[in-house]
Amino acid sequence: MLASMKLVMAICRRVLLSIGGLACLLTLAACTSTPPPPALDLSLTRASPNNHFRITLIPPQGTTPIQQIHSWTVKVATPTGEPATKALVYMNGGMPEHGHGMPTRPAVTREIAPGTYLVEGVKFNMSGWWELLVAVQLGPASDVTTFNYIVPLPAHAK
Ligand SMILES: [Cu+2]
Repeated sequence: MLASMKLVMAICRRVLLSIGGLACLLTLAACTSTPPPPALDLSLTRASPNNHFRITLIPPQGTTPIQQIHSWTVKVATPTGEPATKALVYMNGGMPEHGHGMPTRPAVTREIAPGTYLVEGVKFNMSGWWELLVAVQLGPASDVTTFNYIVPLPAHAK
């Protein structure tokens, strides 16, 4: 169990590295809000790249907070729509335009309903375009799915 979670995290980290996740420490000074590219696919339900899973990301209700630790929900289903229970799920994210990751390391703490996982410890340090990566492993199947998400400006900054 532990070894396979390490594998999933390694996969996730590798994907994050490819978008420059760890460069954040070096480039924070260059990190300013820029408008996201047009025509981003913002779909929060996606088939995983190898079609092992159908994944739905559920942001917090209301406005997504900035600089506050909060939770997300991830629903994992098989391609035919059955809940994927007892899967290893890992979520992380970064800002592709800035080369930095999240300031926290989110973790799935509970499966709150069959195939529905609670991700705690999510924190965005900026508004703008984030890539959220969801790694799922269930038995021999594992996949990392990328989502685009726009963290809105906080109301007082608009
Ligand atoms: Cu940034």
